[in-house]
Amino acid sequence: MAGTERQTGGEILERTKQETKKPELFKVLLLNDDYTTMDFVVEILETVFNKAPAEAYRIMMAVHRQGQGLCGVYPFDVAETKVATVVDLARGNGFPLRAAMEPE
Ligand code: TYC
Repeated sequence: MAGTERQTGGEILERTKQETKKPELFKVLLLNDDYTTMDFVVEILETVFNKAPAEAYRIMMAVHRQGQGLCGVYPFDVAETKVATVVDLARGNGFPLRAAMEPE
């Protein structure tokens, strides 16, 4: 427990305090739709999520067939930025592509 002191006979043996917190991680998911082109989704996976072409194609097909798919796991701020970037790029290209994040 943070800040806990253990004592025997009034003498402090140990005092511990956790100074750093592990960042909470969030999954970023791509969601399927009927209008965004497969090529555009592959491009998003390569440019926003740094996937190699074959992996980007695999993830795109998984989303297409199963409705959603995992693109990566990131700290909250990074995940939020990835989702916003996907939506901005999609809207800028006239596609309704959506992305979501959820706690890991
Ligand atoms: N279902 C789309 C199509 O047939 C392709 C697609 C795949 C769209 C993945 C979104 O996240 C997505 N053109």
